[in-house]
Amino acid sequence: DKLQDLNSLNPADVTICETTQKMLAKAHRDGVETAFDRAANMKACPIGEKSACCKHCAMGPCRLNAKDPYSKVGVCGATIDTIQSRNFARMVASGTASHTDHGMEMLNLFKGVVSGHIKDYEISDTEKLIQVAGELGIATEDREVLDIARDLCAEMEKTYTQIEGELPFIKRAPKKTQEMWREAGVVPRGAMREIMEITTRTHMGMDQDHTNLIKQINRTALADGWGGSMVATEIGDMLFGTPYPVVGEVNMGVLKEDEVNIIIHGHEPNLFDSMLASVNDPELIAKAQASGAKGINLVGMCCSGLEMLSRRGVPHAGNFMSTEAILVTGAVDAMAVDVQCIKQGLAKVADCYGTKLFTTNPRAHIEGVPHIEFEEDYPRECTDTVVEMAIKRYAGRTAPIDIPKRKDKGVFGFSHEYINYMLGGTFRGSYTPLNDNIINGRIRGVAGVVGCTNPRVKQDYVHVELVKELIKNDILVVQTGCSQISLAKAGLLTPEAAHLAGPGLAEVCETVGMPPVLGLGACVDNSRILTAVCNMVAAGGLGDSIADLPVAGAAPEWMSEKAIAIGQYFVASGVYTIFGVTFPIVEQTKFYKLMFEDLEKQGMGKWDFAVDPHDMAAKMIAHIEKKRAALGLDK
Ligand code: SF4
Ligand code: MSK
Repeated sequence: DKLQDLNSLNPADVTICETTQKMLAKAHRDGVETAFDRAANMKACPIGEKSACCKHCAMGPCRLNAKDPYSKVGVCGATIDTIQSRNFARMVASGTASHTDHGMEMLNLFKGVVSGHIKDYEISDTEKLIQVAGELGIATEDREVLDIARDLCAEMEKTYTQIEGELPFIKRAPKKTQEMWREAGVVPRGAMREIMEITTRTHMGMDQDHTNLIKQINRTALADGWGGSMVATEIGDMLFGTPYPVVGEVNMGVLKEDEVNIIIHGHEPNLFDSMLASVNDPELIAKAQASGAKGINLVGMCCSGLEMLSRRGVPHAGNFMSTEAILVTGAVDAMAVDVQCIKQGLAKVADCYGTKLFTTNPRAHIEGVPHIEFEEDYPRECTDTVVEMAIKRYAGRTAPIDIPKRKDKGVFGFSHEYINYMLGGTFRGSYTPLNDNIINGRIRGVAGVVGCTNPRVKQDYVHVELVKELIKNDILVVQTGCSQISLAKAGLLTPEAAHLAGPGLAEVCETVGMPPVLGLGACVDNSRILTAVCNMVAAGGLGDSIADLPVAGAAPEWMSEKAIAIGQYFVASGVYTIFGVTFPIVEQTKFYKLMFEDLEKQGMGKWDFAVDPHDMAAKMIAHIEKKRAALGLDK
C-alpha cells in the first residue's frame, strides 16, 4: 500500500530540480518516503493555515471560522485579531530567537578567540573589525587590534543583554528611518528583553489589542535584523573572512563516487570551517586512501553550505528540499548537522541508505541519531570523528550508488562591501554606480529574493520564474538562503545570464562583468541587504529613508518562522515584502489591514502575498515603479 501511495506522487509535479526528481523516483522504487510524500498525504489544516485558532490556555484550544472571522470569539473572548496577532508575534519571537542565538554563539566564539582560550580559529579580517568598531563609536586609532576587539565584544554583547537603550547597530540605519522607529516606539533595547516581552505579551489575558501588540512585533523583529543576524554576519566575516566573488559548483553532481563524501548541513560556519581543516588533514586523507577512496569530498547544503560556498568556494549539493533526496544516492558517507532546518525525516532516509548521520549541537539532537558534540575549544575532536566514521562507511558501502551527473556553476560571495566596490567605490561614485544607474533608469530598482523551499509548492519553480521576470524588467536581484541555490541550478548566477535581463540591466552587467542575480550568503546574511540599502540611501539621490527606495523583497517558497521574522524586520525597516505559498492571517480582518496597508502609512514597508510567480513579479514591479514616481525619477 505504501509503495502504491509513494508511486502516486509524480516527482516532476513537485520539483523542477532534475536531480531531486531523479532521486525521488528512486526513493519511490526503494519504498522510501520523503517530506514531498508526507506533504502530499497531509493536507494543511485550513483553520491553522489562516492562524484562526489559539491554544494559549486550557480553556481552549479555540477554533474560529476563517471564512467568517468575526462570527465567533475564543472562550476568553479573544477576537480573531487578537488570536492572529498573538500567533504571528510568537512566530516572530521564535524566528528572532533563532538568529539571535546563532549570533550569540558567534559572539561567544569571537570572545574566546579574542581572549586567547580558543585556538583553532583566528581573526581573519582585521580591516572589517576596525571598520565595524569605528561605526559603533569605538576608538580605533593607534590601538592594538585585540584591544579594539575587546571593546567591540562588549559593545556587540549589548545586542543581547541590554535592558534599556538602543541596539548598537541601529545607528547604521538612515537617520530618517531611525526617527520613524523612535516615533513609533519600536527601537529594540536588547534581543533577550524583546523576546521575553513578546512572549509574555502573548500569554493568555495579556496584550489584547493588535494595534499595540504590533509595536512589540516590530521591535522584536528589528532586534533580529539589526541585532542577532547582523552580529552573526559581521562576526562571521571577521573570523572566517568577508566574502568576495568566487565561482562555485552546485547540485548533486558534486558528490564523487570514488571519494568519501561528507555533507555539512545547518547554519553555523564554525562546524564547517573545522570540518574543512579535518578533510585536509594528511593523516585522514591517507586513511581514506587506505580504505580505497581517492580522497575526501566535503560539500555543503542549506545555509551552512552557503556560508562556505561564499567564503571558500566549497561545492554545494542542494537546498532545503533536497536534503533527504540526496541521501537516496547512497553516496553520502556521512552527514553532520548543527542547527535549524534539519528535518527529523533525515534520520529514516539515512538509515535506509546506510549514511552515518550525526547531530553536533547541544541545542539540536534528533531521537535515535548519534550525537557527537562540537566544542569550540576542541572542534577537531568532533570533526575528525565524523571523518573517521565516514571513511568506515565508505569502506563498507553496501547500498548501490546512483549519483545524478548534473553540476551547475554560479558566482557567489557578493558581500555588501564587494557590491559597493564593484559598483563604483561608493554607491554614487564615478564608475557604473548603482544609484546612478537606478536614477537614469537602466536599473529600475533592486529586489531581494530569498528564503526556503517548501513542498507545498513546486520546489525552485516560484523562485526561478519570479527572478527571471524581475531581471527581464531591469530589476537587479540580490539573494540569500536556499533561494540562490534554486537560481544557481537554473544558471542565473553567472555573468552569461545577463542576456536574460532587460537591456538596461544587461548593459550594466556586461560593463561590470557581473551576473544579474547576486548571491549574498546564508539567511542571517539578509542583514547584508539591510546594510546595502543603508548604503544606497547614504549615497544620495534616492530619498532619505529605506522606505523611499525603489526596492522590494520576496520569499516565494518560505516555510520557517525565521522567514516570518525576516519578513517582518524588512517591513518594519521600510521594505515592501511579498511572500508566497500561504500567509498566516485571515484576509479582510483588521490585523490583515494593519499588516498589508496601514504600516506603510507609518513610514514602514508593508506585507503582500501572491502564490503565482508572475503575479508576484507584477506586484513587486508595480511597487518599485510607485517608489520611482514618488522620487520624481523618469520625468
Ligand atoms: Fe481560547 Fe482564549 Fe485560551 Fe486562546 S487564550 S485558547 S482564545 S480561551
Ligand atoms: S536554510 S530558513 S530553508 S533559507 Fe537557512 Fe534554507 Fe529557509 Fe532554512
